[in-house]
Amino acid sequence: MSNKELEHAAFEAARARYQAVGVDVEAALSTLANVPISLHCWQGDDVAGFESQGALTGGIAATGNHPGKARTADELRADLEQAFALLPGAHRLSLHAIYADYDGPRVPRDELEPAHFQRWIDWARARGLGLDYNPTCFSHPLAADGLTLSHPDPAVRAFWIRHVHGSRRIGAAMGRALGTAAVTNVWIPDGTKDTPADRLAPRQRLIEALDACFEEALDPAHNLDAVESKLFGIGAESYTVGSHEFYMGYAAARGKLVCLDAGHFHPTETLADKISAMLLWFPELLLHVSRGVRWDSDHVVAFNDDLQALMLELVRCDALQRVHIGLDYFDASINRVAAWVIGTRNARKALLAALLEPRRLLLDLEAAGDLAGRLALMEEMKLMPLGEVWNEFCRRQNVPVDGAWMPIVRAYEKQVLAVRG
Ligand code: RNT
Ligand code: ZN
Repeated sequence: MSNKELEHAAFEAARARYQAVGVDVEAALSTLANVPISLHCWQGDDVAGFESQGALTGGIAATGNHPGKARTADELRADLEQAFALLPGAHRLSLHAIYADYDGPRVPRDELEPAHFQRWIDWARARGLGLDYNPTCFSHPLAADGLTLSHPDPAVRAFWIRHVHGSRRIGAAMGRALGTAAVTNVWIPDGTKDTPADRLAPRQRLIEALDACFEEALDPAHNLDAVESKLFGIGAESYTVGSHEFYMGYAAARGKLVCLDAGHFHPTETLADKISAMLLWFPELLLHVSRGVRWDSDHVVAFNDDLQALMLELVRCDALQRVHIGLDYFDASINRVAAWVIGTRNARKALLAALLEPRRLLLDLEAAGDLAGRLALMEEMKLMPLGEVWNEFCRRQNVPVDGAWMPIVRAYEKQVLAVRG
């Protein structure tokens, strides 16, 4: 048999195995192709951006010093294009304010406007990509105290309010230009190293500041607002103003999306169980798919139990239209294009595994009280030929199958990344 025939036979055998437990592989593949995953631009340069040479602050850290990181918007776009060429399915790109790309004198962050992202918008349009957006409330002198929107000084708060206000306009401009709403996600690093005497006042200030940020009514067809909570950061170990409870209440009261970042909860807590509960209260959610190792370390997303459980919940809750899937990790110790490709392929692989769950059978077993049968089937699904279906998906999407893309990244490293100063 030729290679092609072997591949085909392997896929057909896999399809029959899934069919035997009542799973329609073709339906799964067509759903899979259309679920957008929003890549985070900041994996490409360790969250540096192009605004200044200043350090990354805000209690987050990209560790490692692998050569070849993108230094300009053109380099970042080239690296992204290489990554996208190796990724099956629909994608978006999530930008941060520090990635503004324009000619002429630098403007302060609170004066950024859509024109400063026109090159990104044109590039995205040419590639059929949707864009998402993030105000950058860190890596800035006015964030040096570890406080931004909750800062006690009204002038500091006002600066960040102007920044978020402008960010929403940029998001809306992206959404309008590209015909798909941008999710503009507000994450602030605000917190304290040591135990505060007053946990309440900063939170009260944050409510007021957020209300000011969101004052302008924007068409949800162009821009959707999300707020992202956190547990702690480096140098902010004792108190985080924007905790999960804070933002859950805020978002419910004000009609905002909650962003759930997989690294922003206690290490034994996972996002999976939160999905069904949150979906009962919120029409839409944003995810930051990430992998914390012992802390919010933002490791490259791995195909692990947490990721699979999360994607299963999105499918089981029939929530693929309601949950915006974004990635958020930054590993500076390995080839950054590979980091994008590994994490994004894993996220979509986990989604495929979820779409291939024998849902009907499991529900019937559960309803009949056959809990041993339910466990047996769940466990046996783990050795099903998922990889054959994944590779078929890659072939149909005209991207390399597993095993075939890394050589392309190695060649790109040699020809492009290694040549960078
Ligand atoms: C930080 C948050 C936030 C950032 C990005 C760069 O803990 O997860 O989403 O990672 O905005
Ligand atoms: Zn995040």
